[in-house]
Amino acid sequence: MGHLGVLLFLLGGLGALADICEIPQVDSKLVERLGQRLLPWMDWLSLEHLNPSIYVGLRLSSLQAGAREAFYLHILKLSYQHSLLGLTFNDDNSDYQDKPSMGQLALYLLALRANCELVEGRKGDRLVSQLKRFLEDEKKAIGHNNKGQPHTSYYQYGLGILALCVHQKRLHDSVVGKLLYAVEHEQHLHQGHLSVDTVAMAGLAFTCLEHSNLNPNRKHQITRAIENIREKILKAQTPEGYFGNVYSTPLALQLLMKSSMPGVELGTACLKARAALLASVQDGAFQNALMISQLLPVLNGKSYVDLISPDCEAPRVMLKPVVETPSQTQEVISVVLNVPSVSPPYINSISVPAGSSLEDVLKKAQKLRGFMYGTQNTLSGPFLTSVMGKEAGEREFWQLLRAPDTPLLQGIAEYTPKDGETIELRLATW
Ligand code: B12
Repeated sequence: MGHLGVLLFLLGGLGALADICEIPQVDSKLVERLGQRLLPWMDWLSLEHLNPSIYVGLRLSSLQAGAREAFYLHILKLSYQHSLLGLTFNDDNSDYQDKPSMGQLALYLLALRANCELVEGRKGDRLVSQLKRFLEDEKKAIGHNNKGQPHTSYYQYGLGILALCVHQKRLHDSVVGKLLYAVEHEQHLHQGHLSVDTVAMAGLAFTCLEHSNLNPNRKHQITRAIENIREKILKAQTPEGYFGNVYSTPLALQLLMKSSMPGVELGTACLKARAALLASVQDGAFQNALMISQLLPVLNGKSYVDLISPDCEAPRVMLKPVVETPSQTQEVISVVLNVPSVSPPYINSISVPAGSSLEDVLKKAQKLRGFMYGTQNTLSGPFLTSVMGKEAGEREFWQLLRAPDTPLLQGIAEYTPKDGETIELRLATW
């Protein structure tokens, strides 16, 4: 090879390198500060607040919470086994009314795997059977003609497949087939615009199946679906660099990381996403524990697919708790709360201290009378379920918007309205 040949060869190599999605290491102090925000959650041990996603995120991160972390898993096991298998733990504890959903059971199985455990024995088999049953029921709800919708969502459907896959539990081809169909016929996954979170979760499930070769008959379809999902996610990159929005970018990166796409500048796209993500972390956009739990693995170069063979011996830095003193403010702001979808419509200006959350605004409005709302606790925090006595029905939800028409990217507990802003609560379908 002449000089020119060598040069072209080297340039070709560099080009190929740029096509790989890699996330260079980030400032360890920044990562530590994110991890510290999870610690208070690990002291909240009622079933309603237990969150297997936090445990998974921490175990796939570069951080650890020592004995606190081990105790958290212990409590997760006690309460999930109690509520799913009916094993006695504390009979007069009224927290155990609701059984975990399909997605929560899936996250619990991911948490066990994150501790290098494989579900086995009688108890383990029953958990696996429950998750398989959940998926079978969802498959029926979607129907033979694929016209129906799962009772939960395709996000949870993907999560369920992923959880069984990392435990090397085989699912019927037809169960996997429903998710493949939904990805191929995109309109089934969303109404209006693409949900990057949902396709990324499906992609993680398919990547696990591809690695584990659990559904050999569907091998080619699975490989095609992964390629299709990567393309969809890349197309959804915003001018700032996010894949979808700031909060879907962590899952999108979990999927894209370490992958390459011939002829596509994947490396550049991922570096841009990383830069946008880090800027928003610095701006304080990541306050929500669930969101942090999806981001931490990415900052450690890991994804949920690594739970196929987790590295439980990897050194991790011990987190030190910090006491955050809430900043006191004298300034009062006013926020207009508008609910046009009830009769008579509600609209009122509410005064709250600057820095209050939307939830504080709702509380204040309720205290002043004339306004009513209800919430349900979820792994993402309090989810608004009813407004002025009106419950969201099947496939409906109370959407949060900043007037005139911008959907909020955060829930009521995290969003902090600015002075003079109008917040609309709108009954919407999804
Ligand atoms: C499916 C979904 C929805 C569905 C849920 C209905 C259903 N039956 O599944 C619908 C369309 C209703 C929805 C609504 C909203 N969502 Co949503 N949703 C998701 C998604 C894709 C999956 C959630 C899930 O199933 N998790 C797994 C299961 C096991 O966990 P779970 O806690 O049991 O799940 C429940 C909660 O997640 C709850 N939920 C869904 N979204 C949200 C958002 C918030 C803030 C809260 C507190 C709860 C909540 O619904 C789930 C089913 O009951 C996530 C993506 C993600 N990366 O997590 C986004 C996500 C959580 N949603 C998000 C947002 C912003 C919202 C809205 C606030 C949008 C808006 N402007 O109105 C609303 C919530 C408003 C309210 N009433 O409080 C953001 C949250 C970002 C953040 N900073 O925390 C995410 C990450 C999407 C994104 N990338 O922007 N969502």
